[in-house]
Amino acid sequence: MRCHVATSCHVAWLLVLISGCWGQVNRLPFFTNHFFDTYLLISEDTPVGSSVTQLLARDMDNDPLVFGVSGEEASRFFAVEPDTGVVWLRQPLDRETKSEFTVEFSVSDHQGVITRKVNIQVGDVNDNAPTFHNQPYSVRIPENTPVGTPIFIVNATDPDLGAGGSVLYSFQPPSQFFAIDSARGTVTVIRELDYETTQAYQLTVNATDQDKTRPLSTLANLAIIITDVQDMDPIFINLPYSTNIYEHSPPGTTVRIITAIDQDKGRPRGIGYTIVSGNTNSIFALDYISGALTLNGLLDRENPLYSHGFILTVKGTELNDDRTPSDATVTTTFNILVIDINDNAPEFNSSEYSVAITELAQVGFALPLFIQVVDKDEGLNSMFEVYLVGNNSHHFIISPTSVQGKADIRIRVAIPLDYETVDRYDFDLFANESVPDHVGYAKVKIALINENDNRPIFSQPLYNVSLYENVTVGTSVLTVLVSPHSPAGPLSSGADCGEAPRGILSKGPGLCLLVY
Ligand SMILES: *[C@@H]1O[C@H](CO)[C@@H](O)[C@H](O)[C@H]1NC(C)=O
Ligand SMILES: *[C@@H]1O[C@H](CO)[C@@H](O)[C@H](O)[C@H]1NC(C)=O
Ligand SMILES: *[C@@H]1O[C@H](CO)[C@@H](O)[C@H](O)[C@H]1NC(C)=O
Ligand SMILES: *[C@@H]1O[C@H](CO)[C@@H](O)[C@H](O)[C@H]1NC(C)=O
Ligand SMILES: *[C@@H]1O[C@H](CO)[C@@H](O)[C@H](O)[C@H]1NC(C)=O
Ligand SMILES: *[C@@H]1O[C@H](CO)[C@@H](O)[C@H](O)[C@H]1NC(C)=O
Ligand SMILES: CC(=O)N[C@H]1CO[C@H](CO)[C@@H](O)[C@@H]1O
Repeated sequence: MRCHVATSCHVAWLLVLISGCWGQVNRLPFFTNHFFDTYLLISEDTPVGSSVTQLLARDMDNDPLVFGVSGEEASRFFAVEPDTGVVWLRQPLDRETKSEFTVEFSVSDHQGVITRKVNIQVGDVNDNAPTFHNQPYSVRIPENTPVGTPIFIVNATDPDLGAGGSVLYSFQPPSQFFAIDSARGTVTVIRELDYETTQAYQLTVNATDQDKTRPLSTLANLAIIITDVQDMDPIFINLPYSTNIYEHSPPGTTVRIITAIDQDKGRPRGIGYTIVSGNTNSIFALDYISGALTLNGLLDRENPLYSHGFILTVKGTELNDDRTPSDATVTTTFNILVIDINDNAPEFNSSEYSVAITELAQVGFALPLFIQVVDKDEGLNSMFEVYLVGNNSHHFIISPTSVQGKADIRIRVAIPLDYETVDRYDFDLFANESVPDHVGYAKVKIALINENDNRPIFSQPLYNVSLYENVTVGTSVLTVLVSPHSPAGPLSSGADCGEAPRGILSKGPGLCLLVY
């Protein structure tokens, strides 16, 4: 200080001082910037090295001024050019770290120093992208989660102010199965899920701020894992089930193995197999665990119950963990045809056929014999030939001779017959398959009835004779009168007296005699 005020000065001294020092008494400088009264706004994106403001001061004495900044923190951020008062930024500002400073600037005229504090506000720019919290994002939901269920919330924040700090969420690209609430980040199911189709979804969440000019965004992955629930019935595989099996296959023969699988692939359950219907006489057995269908009895195609084959209804049941049946089941039909083997010989429906016909029967006359022959096998296995064998078999003709399965055999007269030449026939009737021992056999007996144009006629229809019991052998009992018109002359010896209760009547011309 160049001018001293002495307390012991005289008035004259004082006057000298006043008059002599009027131009000499120093006055201190002062800042003229308005921001000292309000605040100084510096944008946080101001590049390091640029000037942020210039300190302005006045000194009434027009002394050269020196500007400065005080305080350790302020000195780190700001440098002041001593001569000009230009303030430089020394290191980057970040509103999100420190949004205001109180900085003390100084100005000096070499005789005195004035300091003044300014409030520096750091101005926001949208320089932060949203940040997701609590990553990674992963959620497990059961496949039967209803549509509309919220399953997850993503959370991203953005420290910027205003629109630049307000976050909107979206899926990028959008999902058909999930939606995200743009404001809240809540993820919901919007379509039915199916574990059997898709087991996991990998979604990308875009969190973007709403800055008008330069929005910033961040991506995050969201893994949604679908867990299986038992919601699918089992299915049979390798359908359709149909099999041929030879008749008389040994019991225990495996017909086929059937297989059903649980369509819930997450943790598929075991299957139990049963026959629901069609298993006539329990001829088949189905293994509950393996699904092996085996023959359980004697399979005879010629049994009418079996000849049309079998339509089994088989069922697969998903088993619970404790091996009890669940209510998830599937049924299917299993067609089994029984294939014929040649196990039957032709058979006539009687062992003997006999008939009496008049010797006058015409050639072509069909004898009233009802002969049926059957081979119960099928197709070629049931083909056979029919033969009529015996003395004079050429007197008759049979048809048909070639048979498949079943036929009614007719025997017809082949040549004119004559009682006087052959009065009876004993034939063997064979039905021979090509297999040597497959033969059907029956006897055929044909008797001829003698015919005359003028037959003898008895005088009365009934002869009633009474005899004493002491009658002797040779006693004439009865005289039978026959009309005498026979052209063949006297009555032939063919009259038959029949049998009396206690003896036999012998034949005589027109007589019956008691023989003993
Ligand atoms: C999001 O995360 C921030 C920071 O952890 C937390 O303050 C805010 O409460 C969260 N918001 C929600 C909706 O969880
Ligand atoms: C996020 O979404 C915004 C708004 O749709 C878009 O402008 C931006 O490009 C997306 N971000 C990314 C990384 O794709
Ligand atoms: C044999 O079959 C034929 C034709 O069906 C029938 O008329 C006849 O009575 C049967 N004979 C016997 C002994 O059953
Ligand atoms: C066939 O005729 C011959 C000679 O007449 C006879 O010896 C034979 O016993 C007859 N056979 C039958 C089955 O009647
Ligand atoms: C039919 O079979 C019988 C019995 O085996 C046999 O004796 C006969 O010769 C056979 N007939 C023919 C034409 O093969
Ligand atoms: C035969 O005659 C006796 C005695 O005259 C009589 O009792 C009996 O009924 C007669 N029999 C017939 C079948 O007419
Ligand atoms: C031959 C003979 O002794 N005939 C007698 C049989 O019995 C009757 C009745 O008893 C007699 O009258 C016959 O004389």
